[in-house]
Amino acid sequence: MCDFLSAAPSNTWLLQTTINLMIQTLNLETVVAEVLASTQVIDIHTHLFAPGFGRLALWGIDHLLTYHYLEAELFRSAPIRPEQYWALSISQRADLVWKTLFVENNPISEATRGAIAVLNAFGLNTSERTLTLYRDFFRAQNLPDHITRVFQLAGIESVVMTNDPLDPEESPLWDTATPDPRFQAALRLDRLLNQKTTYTPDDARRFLKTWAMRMRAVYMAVSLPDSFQFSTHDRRSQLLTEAVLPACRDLNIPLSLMIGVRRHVNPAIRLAGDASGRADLRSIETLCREFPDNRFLVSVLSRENQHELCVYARKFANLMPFGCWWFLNNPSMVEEITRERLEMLGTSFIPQHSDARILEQVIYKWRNTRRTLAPVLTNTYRLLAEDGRSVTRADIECDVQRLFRTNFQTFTS
Ligand code: RAT
Ligand code: ZN
Repeated sequence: MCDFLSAAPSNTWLLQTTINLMIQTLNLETVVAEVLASTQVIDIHTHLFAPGFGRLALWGIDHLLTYHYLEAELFRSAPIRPEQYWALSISQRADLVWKTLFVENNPISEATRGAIAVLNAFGLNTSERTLTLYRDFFRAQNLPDHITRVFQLAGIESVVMTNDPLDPEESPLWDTATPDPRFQAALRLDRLLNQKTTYTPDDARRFLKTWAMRMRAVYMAVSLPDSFQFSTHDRRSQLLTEAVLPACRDLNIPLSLMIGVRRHVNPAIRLAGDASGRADLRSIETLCREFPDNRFLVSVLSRENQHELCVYARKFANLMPFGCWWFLNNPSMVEEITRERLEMLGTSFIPQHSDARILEQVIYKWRNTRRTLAPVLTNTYRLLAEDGRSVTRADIECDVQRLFRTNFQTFTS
């Protein structure tokens, strides 16, 4: 008998209550896991593209293995210099990543385990020494059917892409790409707001409205450095005030701010070379207060900013915290951040997005999210039961619907 029961007082009422609670908790765990598994997610931020975008729509083993999260780990374990690595073909790079991180080392990091989980989901042997069988498998897939299967395995209904109209590779493809309702658009503003362009605020506003309507964008988005300050003096803030925020208001869509990225701290390793930093979130306070007719989806990259983001969300209903972004998308961080958000905001937040760049990554990223959320939610309901209110399956379904779907749908409509 466990210590808990042997220590229980002889009082039979208390013992019975304790046993009931234990039974409820066991049952609760199963119900929470079932509800999480069966609720179809809307994945609100990815870098995936609909198949109509041709070579931008990445999938398959070579892309999975050359994901920049894995490349960052490769340079720690293989004696190769970045310039030598970039001189290789994509399949040579994938071979090297596999050999280094999956054959010579055990794949225990989040990103390496993720690749294993993807192979496993397709019923492949995860311990091959070379990529031949994996390449054969992916080559044999027909993309439309493969996408359907991947979405089913991931338990997702649709994803939101990242679409920058100033990206010279992407923008011409909008002339020909067939719309696919499973891939919604988000108008990304990074080039407009973070690089030098000649747009006046008036031009920028017209440009954004035209493109947002053309893409049927569900929101506009920008990633911002840890040093981001919203003031009336710099060009970015002027464009935000006079172009982006009015365009969002006119179109009735939110603006997503992803704050805390320090780009190119090690440019030699390209996409893997960005880092994170703690931001001053008083700019969020100013934006939410000064622009009450705008809605802001906000994700912050630094662990240290998470709590104050929750505090601001309690002050401003036009602020929707979302996701555990990038370096935070690890079970330990997701658990901590989600617990904090549930405690401070109930279900009025969006717990996660995948940030997937390669199609099949949604399988492992959403599997991991569900696995981490299950005990966090179970514990929340257990505490509620101890405090005097037990929940039903319908209550749990209602909460998970909000977290996985309706908070986003309501905020973007
Ligand atoms: O998570 C990532 O893949 C990063 O490289 C970034 O793309 C980040 O998510 C972003 O949207 O800027
Ligand atoms: Zn991203």
